[in-house]
Amino acid sequence: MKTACITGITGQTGSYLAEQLLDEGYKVYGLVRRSSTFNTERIDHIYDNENLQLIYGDMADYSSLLSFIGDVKPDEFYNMAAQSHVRVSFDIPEYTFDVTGTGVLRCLEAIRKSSPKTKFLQASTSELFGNSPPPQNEDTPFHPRSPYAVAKIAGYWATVNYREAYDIHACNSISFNHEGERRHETFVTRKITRAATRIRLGLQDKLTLGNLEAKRDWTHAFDVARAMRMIINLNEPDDYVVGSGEMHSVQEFLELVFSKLGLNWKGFVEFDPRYLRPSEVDALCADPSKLKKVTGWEPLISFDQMVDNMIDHDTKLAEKEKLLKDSEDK
Ligand code: NAP
Ligand code: G4F
Repeated sequence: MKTACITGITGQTGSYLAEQLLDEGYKVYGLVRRSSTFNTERIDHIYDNENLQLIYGDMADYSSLLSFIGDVKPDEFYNMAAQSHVRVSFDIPEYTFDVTGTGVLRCLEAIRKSSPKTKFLQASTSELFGNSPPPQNEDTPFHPRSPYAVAKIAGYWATVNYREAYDIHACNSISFNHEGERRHETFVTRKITRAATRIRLGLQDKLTLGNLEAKRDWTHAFDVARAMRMIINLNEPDDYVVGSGEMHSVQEFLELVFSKLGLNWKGFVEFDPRYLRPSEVDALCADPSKLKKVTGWEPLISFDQMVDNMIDHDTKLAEKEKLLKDSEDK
């Protein structure tokens, strides 16, 4: 039986990876950090799977990573854990660098010391490109625009360095934005689908946003997890851009979601400068030709289908909330 370790298994992409690897017959070990509230909601549906084992650890704690990797000696290791919010990284830059940057080095060093045959995949990001204009591919220069992106650059190069210096099978998935029903509500797509579906049922009356002009390449996280599994299993470790190649602005996303719900966004959206970043990334759009050529990867879920899935999911949540509210009001 093949084995895989996932850090960040309780996060959006980690949860899809876990599901897909279990479906493929892997034994999956997930690193979970201690929290005073439940943080396993995204993996509740696979919690009882006999091939899933959760282990406490933290990206800031080398000894826990060394035990995690040394005890399991997995065939594959997916490093999904990070302080992943770009805006928040301006508020907690040092913490972000430790968990999102140095944490990668800790994982790689633990692999080198205790399980050098383990294949490693780092969740790198299109934020590395920053303000290099689109389309971006593996040859596009990096120009990070946030403490998060600076930390991710360190993680990217640590991965390349451990491949070159120690012959570790280490690769980067340079993923563009990925979204879906499991996206946290502080990221703009989910913030919009949650708000619009609640507004339609009278549970909320306005939505406060920042920069509507930013453009992103939004793919479903399910498809990005598929790409990561393909990348780690190639014979030669290498770095690949992962994204759909389709770009939309935040305003286009907003218009689409509200219009699908029969609403005009202009009546509900307010601007709040608190959501602006000290330095913004204006436009990201993947050129995934290298990945497509080598693996044949294509997204299975289109942008429009992803938006529909998110709206359907959040409509159900809003309907439940409305039912509860109406019964309490009676
Ligand atoms: P996410 O939903 O924010 O999940 C992050 C995961 O990291 C969660 O499981 C979180 O645990 C865990 N984590 C955070 N700090 C930790 C620590 N100190 N120790 C151990 N675990 C810790 O992120 P995602 O959207 O799934 O993204 C997965 C990875 O891909 C991240 O590294 C992200 O930076 C990167 N990435 C994401 C995108 C995207 O658009 N989604 C694009 C490019 C790259 P809790 O559940 O306890 O918070
Ligand atoms: O949804 P976002 O917060 O995602 P962002 O900054 O692109 O970062 C995400 O994608 C990266 C890959 O490129 C990942 F590496 C990273 O971990 C994360 O998953 O913001 C998208 C855009 C930004 O330009 C932001 O300024 O939406 C704009 N925006 C406008 N109003 C907002 C809001 N973003 C958020 N979060 N909240 C708003 O109210």
